[in-house]
Amino acid sequence: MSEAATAAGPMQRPDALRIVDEVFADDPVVLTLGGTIREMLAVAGRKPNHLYVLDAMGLPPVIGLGLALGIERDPRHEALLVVEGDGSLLMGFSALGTIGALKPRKLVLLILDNGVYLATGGQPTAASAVDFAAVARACGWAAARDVASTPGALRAALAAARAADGPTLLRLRVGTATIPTDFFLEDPVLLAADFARWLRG
Ligand SMILES: Cc1ncc(C[n+]2csc(CCOP(=O)(O)OP(=O)(O)O)c2C)c(N)n1
Ligand SMILES: [Mg+2]
Repeated sequence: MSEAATAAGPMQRPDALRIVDEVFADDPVVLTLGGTIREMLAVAGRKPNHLYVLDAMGLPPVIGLGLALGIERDPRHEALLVVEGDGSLLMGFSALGTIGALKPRKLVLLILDNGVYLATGGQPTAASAVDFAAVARACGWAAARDVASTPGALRAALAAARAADGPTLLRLRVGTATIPTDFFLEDPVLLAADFARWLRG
């Protein structure tokens, strides 16, 4: 999709996920539940560096926190990205304080904010009332900001966050258009074991 084509509205999530896979192609990536996982599988295929967090709403940021602390002194991994939804972030909101206190410098949190619980029918979340970047800054994160919803701005923001010391929060507004996807019903225990094996190298 061209930059001009997106001027009429926010990026759609599948386009954002393509850019995530481009910038964090070989880095550990934790993916939030629901459509985000299925759309990433559709645009990037199955990847060993992707941890698929099936159904554990509210937990991707704290899973990422633990992993980022675990790789803090591992030179093979420069950064770790968590891709989170607005509804799931709001459910696990206490993670922002814990991450601000522990300051995992390799952690980047990208919020794909579509304003709704899309997976369960599109009910509005409280995201429109909450300045996530301001909350993260108040909690002591190294950096936190809203990213303009264009491919170029997202690519630049992810690349800069990947190279900088975090924790870094990026909020991207996305639309609610979806693409056809397959079901993904694998055992979360086995998915975690596969990812852990890849992370250890
Ligand atoms: C504790 C818990 N409650 C409810 C659900 C059902 N559920 C799965 S995805 C989802 C919506 C998540 O919202 P958001 O993070 O904004 O992602 P989106 O659906 O917009 O992609 C819900 C309610 C769940 N998995 N776990
Ligand atoms: Mg949402």
